[in-house]
Amino acid sequence: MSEHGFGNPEVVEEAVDILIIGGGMAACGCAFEIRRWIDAAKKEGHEISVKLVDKAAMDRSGAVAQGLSAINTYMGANDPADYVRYVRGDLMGITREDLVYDVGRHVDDSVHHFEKWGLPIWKQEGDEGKSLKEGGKPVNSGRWQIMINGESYKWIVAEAAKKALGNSRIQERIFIVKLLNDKNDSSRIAGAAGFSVREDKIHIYRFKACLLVCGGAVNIFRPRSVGEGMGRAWYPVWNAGSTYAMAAEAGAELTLMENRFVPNRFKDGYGPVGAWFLLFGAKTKNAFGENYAEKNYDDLKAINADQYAAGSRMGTCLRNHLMLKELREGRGPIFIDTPAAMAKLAENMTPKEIRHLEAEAWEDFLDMTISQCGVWAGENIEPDKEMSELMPTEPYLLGSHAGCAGIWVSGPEDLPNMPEHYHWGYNRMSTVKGLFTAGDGVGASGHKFSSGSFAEGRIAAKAIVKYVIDNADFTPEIDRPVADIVAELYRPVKNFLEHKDYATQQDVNPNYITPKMFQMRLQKIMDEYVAGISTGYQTNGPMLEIAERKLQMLREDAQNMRAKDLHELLRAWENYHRIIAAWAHMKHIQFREETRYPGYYYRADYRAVDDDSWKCFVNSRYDRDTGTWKLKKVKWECLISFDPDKEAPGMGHMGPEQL
Ligand code: SFD
Ligand code: AMP
Repeated sequence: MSEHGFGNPEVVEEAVDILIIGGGMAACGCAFEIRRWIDAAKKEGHEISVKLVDKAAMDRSGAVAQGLSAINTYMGANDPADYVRYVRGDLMGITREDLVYDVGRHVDDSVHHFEKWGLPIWKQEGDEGKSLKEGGKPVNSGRWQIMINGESYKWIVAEAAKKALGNSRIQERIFIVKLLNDKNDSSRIAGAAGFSVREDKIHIYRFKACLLVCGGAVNIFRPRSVGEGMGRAWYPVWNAGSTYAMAAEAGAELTLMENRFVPNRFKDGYGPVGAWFLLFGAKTKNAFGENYAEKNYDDLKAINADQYAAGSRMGTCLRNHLMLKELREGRGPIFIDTPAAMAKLAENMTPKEIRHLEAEAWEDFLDMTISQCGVWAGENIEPDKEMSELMPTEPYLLGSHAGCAGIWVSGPEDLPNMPEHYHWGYNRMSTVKGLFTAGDGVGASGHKFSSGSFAEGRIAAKAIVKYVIDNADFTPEIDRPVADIVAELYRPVKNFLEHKDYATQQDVNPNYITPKMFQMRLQKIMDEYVAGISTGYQTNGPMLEIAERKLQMLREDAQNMRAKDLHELLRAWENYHRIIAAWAHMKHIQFREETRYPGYYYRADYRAVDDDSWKCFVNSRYDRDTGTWKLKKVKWECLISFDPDKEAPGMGHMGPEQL
């Protein structure tokens, strides 16, 4: 019998050249693509080993776990330069246009692969048997979004990734806690440490390079869900800020961490609105049936945001802004008129087609947000007969959807006129040598969605192999003794085992705090001081100062989290990652003295968009030894010409006249 057990984990050390951390869309893209470059390198005499570790099971891990109903980034006949204009407009002017363009020019090939692997993509009448690659025309919802039957989207993509990489190179149920810098060069990455969530084992990897793709950050703010609904969120609760926290602790520069995504969603079930607006053509109104968007449009001028909302074009946060005014001033709830939209679509339909339409209305959610169907069924709502409420959610940090928080990375090498500060190394490499990212990890480049995140993983795969070949002589040495890492990772277990008998009730104990209670403390701080739902997404300088003091204390208290089993150990470290991600968010909001994203959050002491002083990136670096942040402004460059007729032309249904 092994002497190892809970509290005394076995330590498994191994060396690989490349570690892919995460098993979501970006990781699958990398896993699929990397084989090709490794095989090519082998022909040149380079033997490169690779491994993928995921905290969950790849078939259903990450944001696409439940499936999706649309692929939100597909160029089709569009010019990637117009895609850049769309993303730039939606994200209030400031994006890394090199990175966005790079995704745009590569993304369609990935979507063609998804279809080849079996993902059903809706086709226009007459083109049903034709693949996209053969010229089959998809059913677009918006200009960039195409409809799919995507309940099994992640299964299909993960299967291809597994086949390409080989099961022996994949380890599931391993939660990575820390990246480890190189002993001889702290600006270089050399390893990572994590633990199995199924067995009492700690895993330490030494490597030359890694792709850190653990998704975004959810549940750092108090959610709208309470009681039995707790755990329901729009983005997946298992995206715990690991990408941002581990990168920050390893010394990587972060960018636009002040940005967040507050999606407007079907209330309580968190059903996405895209298909309803763009495909079904639904409109919203306030409680009194008014078209509030038209009514409030002029308000955008007062905060200098109208320049990002010309005509029928409007960024996602500004659509929220118009809605929030209604809620604040007592004219809520906001309704989405699903019956009117369906009746209009049904005007020229046969009864059979109408039944199909009704099925699609349900399937949109059955495929990706099944809880919304639960709410409809539970509350006796038939979408063709009764309107649903919409509600802006709690904030999420992410870099792939309509948000752009993340890591500052080097851009592609082959684009003309690239500013020097956009390019210092390998494509998608952070400011730490050997540390690459993609998907939600890459900052300043939103609107990639599932397809773009996969494509970006592929882009990173090519660059990471090149980096490893160029650094063939480098032997990674981790900067800390293994015993220290083991003690640190299992501290929550030790806290529990040492003190569990102090009190008669295991969850109440002055010597430790449960991860669940700890998470609630974090969420309360963020909610009340850092522009959460309870303040109507508002904050100011003094509130942020209080938040910082409380977050610092919370970080100290993180040492006292307990883990009564491996599941709680996972929860404890997820929460640690959440604090660092939340802290970065708070510091960036504090630094940016303007309201760049009205409708996502407000600096009440600087209420307007201030292009003169703040049309720039904000980048930060965290020093884990001193627990301090350094922030700076970084110049934004316009690489794709501004064209007033084309700027954000995809936003057909966003304008006041349509909403
Ligand atoms: O409807 C560790 N997304 C949508 N994309 C679309 O293309 N169409 C849609 O319809 C979209 N919508 C949508 C979307 C997401 C969700 C949840 C809903 C609806 C309900 C967005 C995409 O899903 C998203 O852009 C990509 O998935 C981002 O990819 P990536 O790879 O950056 O993140 P991931 O897929 O979540 O994967 C993260 C992985 O990391 C693992 N992990 N592993 C080891 N150690 C740790 N510490 C780890 N922490 C995390 C995870 O297990 C996972 O494998 S709609 O709203 O617009
Ligand atoms: P969502 O379902 O809200 O996540 O949105 C999916 C896609 O549709 C994203 O690309 C959104 O930017 C886009 N979208 C959602 N609502 C609207 C709208 N009212 N007008 C234009 N685009 C939208």
